[in-house]
Amino acid sequence: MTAGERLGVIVKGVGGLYYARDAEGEVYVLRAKGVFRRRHLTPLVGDRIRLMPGTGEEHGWIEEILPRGSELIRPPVANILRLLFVLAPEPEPDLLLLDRMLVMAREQQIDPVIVVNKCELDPALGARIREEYAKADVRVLEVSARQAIGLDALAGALRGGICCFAGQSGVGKSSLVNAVTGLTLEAGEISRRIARGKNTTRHAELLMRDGYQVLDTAGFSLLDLWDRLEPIQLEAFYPEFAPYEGACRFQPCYHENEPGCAVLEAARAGALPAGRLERYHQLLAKVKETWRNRYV
Ligand SMILES: Nc1nc2c(ncn2[C@@H]2O[C@H](COP(=O)(O)OP(=O)(O)OP(=O)(O)O)[C@@H](O)[C@H]2O)c(=O)[nH]1
Ligand SMILES: [Mg+2]
Ligand SMILES: [Zn+2]
Repeated sequence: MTAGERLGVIVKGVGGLYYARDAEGEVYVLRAKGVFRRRHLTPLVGDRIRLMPGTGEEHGWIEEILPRGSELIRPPVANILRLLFVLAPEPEPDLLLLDRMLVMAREQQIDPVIVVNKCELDPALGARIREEYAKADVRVLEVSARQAIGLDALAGALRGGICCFAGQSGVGKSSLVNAVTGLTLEAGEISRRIARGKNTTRHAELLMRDGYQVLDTAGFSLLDLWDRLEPIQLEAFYPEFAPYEGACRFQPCYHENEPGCAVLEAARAGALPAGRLERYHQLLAKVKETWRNRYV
C-alpha cells in the first residue's frame, strides 16, 4: 500500500459513488477508477478494497478490489459469509422458498442457518423443521425476538463476517436484527445521514455495529442461479442425497422417477423426509424448464 491508502469495506453504492468503511469505522466517499470499468469489474457492497481517501470535500478512489468469496448479482453484493433464513409460525412457512435459498447459499459457498422465530407461538414448528432438515447439513436455531429466547445463539451466528437475513415479509427479520445488534434494517445510519428522507429506491446496504456486519437488502433474486444451473447439478446441493451417491441404477441420476433410484427408495422407506424430496422435484422441474428455454 502506498502512503495514505487504507483498507476498507464497501457498505453502500449509489449512482457511481461508493461508501466504504475502514476498521476504525471511518466512512469514505469514493469513486471507482476507470480501470475497473475497462475490466468490466463493478465494485459491490461487501467488497474489501484498498482505497485512497479524498481530500476535504473531494471524493477518494477505489484503488483495488480484493479477491471475492461469494458474489451475487441481484442484489449485487460480495463476500456474504452466512445467510440466515428466518421463518415463523405466521406467516405460513414457505419451505420451497427456504429450499431455493439453501441451493443458492450452497452454490455460493455461503453458510446457511435456519432461524425459526416467534417460537413462543408454536414450539412444534421448530421441532418439525429440525426433523425435516436433520440430514440437510444446516443449523436450526429456535428464537423469539419478542420474548428474547435464543438470542445468544443467534448473536453467535451473526459473528465472523457479513451476515444476511432472508425470508418472507413479517417473519421478524428486522425485529431479530434489532434485538441482537441494536441496528435497524429499515433505516441504515448512513442512508439517514446522506439521503435524508428521499429513500425511494432500496439499495443493498451493509450495516455495522459492535463488530456485527449485517446486510440489508430488499430481497434476493434467484433468476441468475436458475439460468446458470444445469438440471443434473441441482442434486449436488442436497447434502441428504450424498450417502446414496453412486448407488442409483442409472448414472447420473436425477432422483426423479428412475427405476432403481436409491434416493427414491430411501424416501419410500422413510429415511428421507417426503416434503423435502417433493420440493426438490418442484425445483428440478423449474431448472429443467429454464434449461430447455435457455436459447429461446
Ligand atoms: N409473537 C411474536 N411476534 C414477533 C416476533 N418477532 C417479530 N414479531 C412481530 O412480527 C411482525 C413482523 O416483524 P418484522 O421484524 O417487521 O418482520 P420482517 O421479517 O422484518 O418483515 P419485512 O421487513 O416486511 O420483510 C411485527 O409485528 C413483530 O412485532 C416474535 O418473536 N414473536
Ligand atoms: Mg423488515
Ligand atoms: Zn437416483
